[in-house]
Amino acid sequence: MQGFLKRRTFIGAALAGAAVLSAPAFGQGVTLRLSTPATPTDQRSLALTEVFAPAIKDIAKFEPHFNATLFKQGTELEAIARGNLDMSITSAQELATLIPAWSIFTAGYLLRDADHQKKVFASGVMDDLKKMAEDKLGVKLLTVMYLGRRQVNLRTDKEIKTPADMEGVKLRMPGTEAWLFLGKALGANPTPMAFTEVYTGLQTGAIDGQDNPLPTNKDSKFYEVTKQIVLTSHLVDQNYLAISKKVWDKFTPDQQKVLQKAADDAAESGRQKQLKLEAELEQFFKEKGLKVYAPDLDAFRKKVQADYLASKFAKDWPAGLVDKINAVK
Ligand code: KDO
Repeated sequence: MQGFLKRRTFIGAALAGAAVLSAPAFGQGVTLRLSTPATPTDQRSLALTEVFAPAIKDIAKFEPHFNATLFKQGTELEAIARGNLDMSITSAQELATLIPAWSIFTAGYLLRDADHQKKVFASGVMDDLKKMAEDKLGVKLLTVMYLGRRQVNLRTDKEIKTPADMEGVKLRMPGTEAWLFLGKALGANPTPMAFTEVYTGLQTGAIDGQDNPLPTNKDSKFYEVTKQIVLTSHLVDQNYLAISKKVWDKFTPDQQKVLQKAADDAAESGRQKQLKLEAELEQFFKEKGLKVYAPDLDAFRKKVQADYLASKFAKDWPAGLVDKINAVK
């Protein structure tokens, strides 16, 4: 009896072991679906299809959906939280709609440049915010993707020197509270609109302008329907490559290393290309007949920073975090 039992136990254990050994690891056959309003030719998208996807091909299939064809702009985080989507390219502005403390990274003239942005993300000063995204939304932020310095791009030709000159300008902003506040801080009359509708909005005159980095203005052909670019550089814009924490946790530690490296490498590749484009494109727009010039940057910086510090958003910012961000060198 004893022997039989022992034998049964042994066989059971052996079978279980075999099942574990022959069961495919989580990664095999897994598809990671990403939704983003970005175009497929945007540098973040190219970095994902050309760098990220091939690097993870042995553990997962990457399936990107561009131009917001799978989920509308701004609904991706909820889709991930509900288990309907695996990945997105999210932003502090989207995170702030669900976790108010995140609004600190929506503030104009806070991050200094692409390098500062990358170092802040890696420095540990954002760890609490990243953890909140994991705990509250089930979203892990893999890496920071540089979108570029946002500039004011108008279909009107009145010269803009200071925020006072922006009075009455219907400036399209993405549709979250934090974005609209930024538009107001710039002195404009902010109008919410999805990214995919901006070209038509400019063409029909539903809006007077929009703000995006120079490479986006070229990629989405906004220069065809606008007359000037005011180099306000009001936001060193950052996006985060986000993945469902539940999905992430199913990968083995080795597979997670592969995913993490692929994400960082893709972000770095996109960042370098975006920086190069930013340096080159002023000339391109001038050749297309647009006026491109710097306004009174001090006037913009002073007003925008003062507006943020006095805003309701600032009350939700973790104590001392602005100083810690400034101190990252
Ligand atoms: C935009 O809607 O203007 C914006 O640039 C905001 C970014 O945070 C990001 O969502 C981006 O659009 C999309 O990825 C499309 O490029």
